[in-house]
Amino acid sequence: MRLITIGFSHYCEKARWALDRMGVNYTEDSHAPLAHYPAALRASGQRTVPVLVTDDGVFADSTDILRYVDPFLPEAARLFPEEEDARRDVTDLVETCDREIGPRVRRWVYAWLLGEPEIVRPLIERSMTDAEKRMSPILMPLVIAGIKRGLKISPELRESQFEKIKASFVALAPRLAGKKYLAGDSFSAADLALAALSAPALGVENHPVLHPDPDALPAGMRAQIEELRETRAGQHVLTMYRDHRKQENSAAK
Ligand SMILES: N[C@@H](CCC(=O)N[C@@H](CS)C(=O)NCC(=O)O)C(=O)O
Repeated sequence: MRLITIGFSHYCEKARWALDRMGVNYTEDSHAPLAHYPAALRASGQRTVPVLVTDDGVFADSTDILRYVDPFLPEAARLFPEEEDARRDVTDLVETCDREIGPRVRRWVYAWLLGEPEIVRPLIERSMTDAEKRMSPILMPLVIAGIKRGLKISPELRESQFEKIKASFVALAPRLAGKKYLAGDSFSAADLALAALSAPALGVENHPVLHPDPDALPAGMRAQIEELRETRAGQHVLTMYRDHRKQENSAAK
């Protein structure tokens, strides 16, 4: 199997986590943003990653990849419950994370880091193929400008997206009151999606790609991360990474 990614992308981490849980060997074909288009388009006809290429077909959405992986997991490790209402609940939670938390975290991270070349350049460079690395002096400024324009990144987003991430976390908190998992009594796709998509805003341990040096981050960003880590949902994400992010087979660099 081949997982086409932007290595540091949090939607790609969502798919990678599921594959690692499956314990299967796969290769990761990681690219810089924008430079991922040819591989993604060729495999799926779409511009977004992750894309999973398998003998059974091509899956071009992170949740579709989770659904594909699920039947291969031992029953006790399945990500989606069998029972219809429980399954719908998990699916709704995953969709909420995809729709709200994913885009908010992405714009928040870029708002803080696009102006920090000594942090953002190595992050992007580690996701590049060797050929892309050789073209980095030309590619890097295009990638950074492309992200900034494409996602309309501005400094105001540091605060506004932070407030929105917090609002998403507050909305999830009641589900976690006195509970170990977001839905039901075991780890599900909802916990995985929340954790993978929030990870860049929490400085999680045990992430296969993101290992930021907290001291190198802008002080304001660090303060916001600290605040998010204190929330119930933030605590949950840290716990899910600590207890459930096995990565023996991780193809991540
Ligand atoms: N619904 C998709 C969203 C994935 C997504 O937003 N991927 C981003 C990287 S984080 C991407 O490929 N963006 C490139 C583009 O939109 O052109 C999924 O869950 O797989």
